[in-house]
Amino acid sequence: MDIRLANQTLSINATDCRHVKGGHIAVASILTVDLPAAPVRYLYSGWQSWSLTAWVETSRPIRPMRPSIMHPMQTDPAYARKTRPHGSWYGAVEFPTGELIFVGALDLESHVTLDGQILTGWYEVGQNSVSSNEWFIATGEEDEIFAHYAELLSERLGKGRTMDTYRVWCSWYSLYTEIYEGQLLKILNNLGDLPFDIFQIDDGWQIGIGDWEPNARFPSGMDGMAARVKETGRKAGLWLAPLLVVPSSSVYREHRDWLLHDENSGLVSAGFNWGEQLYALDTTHPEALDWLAALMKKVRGWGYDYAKLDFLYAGALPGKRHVDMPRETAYRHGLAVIRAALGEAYFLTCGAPILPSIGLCDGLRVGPDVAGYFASPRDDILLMNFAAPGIRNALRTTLNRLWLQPLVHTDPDVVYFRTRQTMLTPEQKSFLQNLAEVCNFKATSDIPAWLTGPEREALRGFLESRPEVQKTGRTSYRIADREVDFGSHIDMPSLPGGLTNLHGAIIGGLANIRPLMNLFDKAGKNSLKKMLDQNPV
Ligand code: 9PG
Repeated sequence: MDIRLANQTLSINATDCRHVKGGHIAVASILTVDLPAAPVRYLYSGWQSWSLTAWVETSRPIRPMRPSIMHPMQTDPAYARKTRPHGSWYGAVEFPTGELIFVGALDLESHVTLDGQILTGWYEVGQNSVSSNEWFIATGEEDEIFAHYAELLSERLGKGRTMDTYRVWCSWYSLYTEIYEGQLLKILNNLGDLPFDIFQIDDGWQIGIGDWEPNARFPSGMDGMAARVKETGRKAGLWLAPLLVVPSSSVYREHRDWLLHDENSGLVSAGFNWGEQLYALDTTHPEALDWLAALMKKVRGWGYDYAKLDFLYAGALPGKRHVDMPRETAYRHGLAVIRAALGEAYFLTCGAPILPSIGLCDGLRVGPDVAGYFASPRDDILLMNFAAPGIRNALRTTLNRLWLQPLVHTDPDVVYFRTRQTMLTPEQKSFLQNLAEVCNFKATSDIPAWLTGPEREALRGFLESRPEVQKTGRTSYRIADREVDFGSHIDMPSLPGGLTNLHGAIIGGLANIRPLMNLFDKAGKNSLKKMLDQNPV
């Protein structure tokens, strides 16, 4: 059938189509849109927090990201090797004239891809009772299209609670897993009157992934830590990865049936981290759900009012579940249980599939991790991995996800004010600070003892400011009276040529060898320990 959009007629393949505010809603388990011309850019929509989301030239060849061992934890592994532009739930194309055509699913387990001049959207589960098979089709100005799309999604998925964002001190981006009770208490004390609402303890407090009890470095227990945080007038925050399970954990030993299996009764890989193979909890298993709810209540009981729940993609990986349901629906099922058990606590999702998290959390990490460097040539050129930590990767993906703001707090990750222990230039640090203002989500891991007097005051000013933010262009903003354009700083690096690509393939191949990864892990940990010895908190 033909639909009229702005000044053009599009031929689409759908069983039904109706006009709505800002565009059309078409019904099709597989939708095809014949494009009037060859597009020059495609909007990739990454599956989870860390996955690349960006406008990319259609002339750019698509190469799978390296290393493949990371596919389950950095992208949707079911589509990681696709050689056409592909995105989760939605996609858009731009023509040489600057005009856009957007196709976005109104339900989960959906994808959009571009093949020449045909844009195709499909639902993984096809015609079934779960999905409405609806698609929003629109043209026009990017922000308007997304505003309409967000409204349609909010009707179907809900949105976060209308509470203010918090200002967060987070332990990760200075101390990583090297955290100790005494050291954190010292930092807490040194934060003094800096206006942080949340003191958030990240990865490193737990016995193991799946064993969510304090390890020997926290002799007063996590309840003891929360009590000390609350004495300073702040709320306590805690990191967990509740949908991951590692072989060394008691859950793995005692409840193998709670884990996500594949068709051949093997376990589904959720990636590789902390020197261990990762597995996923099956969020349709009633006992696993009871365990999850009890875990959340335990954390609440310890006194934590802010939960950063990470590596959540694990709950939505493809696999065979205890109760047969589509994977993102299964994830949402688990998230609803978590949300209910967390009660009034602030719920930040991370490493989380984007649309399936909407309506069930307060905040959502919308980009990869930041780091003490702008970009890594190894990740950019050799591995072609844009989900890897770094400022440019974080800026790029976060900026392309700001349309989610009516639905959820958009967390761009932390900012840096320190000079110590980072290679970032003042300009690069200011990109992150500006992005945090645009997101209205402010966090840092800066250690007070590492800040100079002026840096500490700059951090205070940042935390206290509530500037007016106005979007002035596709990548530019006015923040108070400053004009900020992120545009040229988020370009994709060029693709490697033959020899460099071969070098990358070798590096990527080596990274798939687990014992080798463990060696690197150990080396990294040692240099972190050394750095912390030389830079007391
Ligand atoms: C704690 C960290 C921090 C951080 C999170 C998340 O692909 N990866 O291997 C990968 C590992 C860690 C990671 C992101 C990606 O960081 O985003 O803020 O909480 O976990 O381990």
